[in-house]
Amino acid sequence: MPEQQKRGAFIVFEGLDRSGKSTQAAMLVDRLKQERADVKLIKFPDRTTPVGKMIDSYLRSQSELDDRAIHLLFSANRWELASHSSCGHDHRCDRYAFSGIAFSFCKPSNLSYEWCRAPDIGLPAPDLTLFLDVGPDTVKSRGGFGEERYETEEVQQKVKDVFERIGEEMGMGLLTEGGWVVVEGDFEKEKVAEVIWDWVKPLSGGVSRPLRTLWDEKENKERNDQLYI
Ligand code: Z5A
Ligand code: MG
Repeated sequence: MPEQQKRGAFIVFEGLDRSGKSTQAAMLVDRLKQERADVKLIKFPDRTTPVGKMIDSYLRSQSELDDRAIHLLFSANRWELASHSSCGHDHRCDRYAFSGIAFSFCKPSNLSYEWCRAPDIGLPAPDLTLFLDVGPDTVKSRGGFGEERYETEEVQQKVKDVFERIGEEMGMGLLTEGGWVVVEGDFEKEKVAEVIWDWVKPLSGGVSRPLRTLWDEKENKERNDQLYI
């Protein structure tokens, strides 16, 4: 792809509750905006849409929903934004499909891993996922923990184990392959931001390769076949 056709990188922040995703995503966007004006920050769940309002009510325990129904709503919340804003371009994203799998897979209703992944197949795939890792004591010491559903130490530990599995599947540490990077989030905000910047900097001038889609093996195979013909 010629230099002028480079697209903005799609970078996702994932991590446990209170690990600093929103803080770091906002700091990164501020830093990038000093260089380019077209950087956008998306957050999932986006609680402002009609679907997002149902999710918000569920997370605050103001309504009950079947585990499958809420899982599909979280995914629908991503699809409604993907189709409006083609979130592969110049976007930084605070939580994404990986949270969808991790939280639903841990529920007692024993949803299968494949079932949890299925509704998000075909969404834009990140060029880089930064997983903020923090210890349980750090989580508890940060404001607001325990106010919503899932905010217990037991759930968070299970979720962390599933995130590890997802990270391995996504290509742990492989920056060039849309990989997954673990960032220690227990340090002060500025120090964490510097580590994140080291990972993001190589992508800050744009990305040449076409945007991929999540877990869409057929599409990825066709693209790879074309590359090697
Ligand atoms: N969920 C799901 O089930 N399925 C899905 O598909 C999706 C989500 C997308 C709500 O998500 C729940 O939805 C979540 C997963 C589930 N449940 N849980 N757990 P959310 O994104 O709306 O909320 P959250 O991520 O759980 O919490 P959070 O408050 O957004 O956490 P955070 O963004 O990682 O942390 P933060 O807001 O940046 O920081 C928290 C506090 O710590 C704040 O006071 C900061 O000032 C402070 N902080 C941040 N960094 C530091 C450092 N380095 N040092 C000291 N203090 C710090
Ligand atoms: Mg947040």
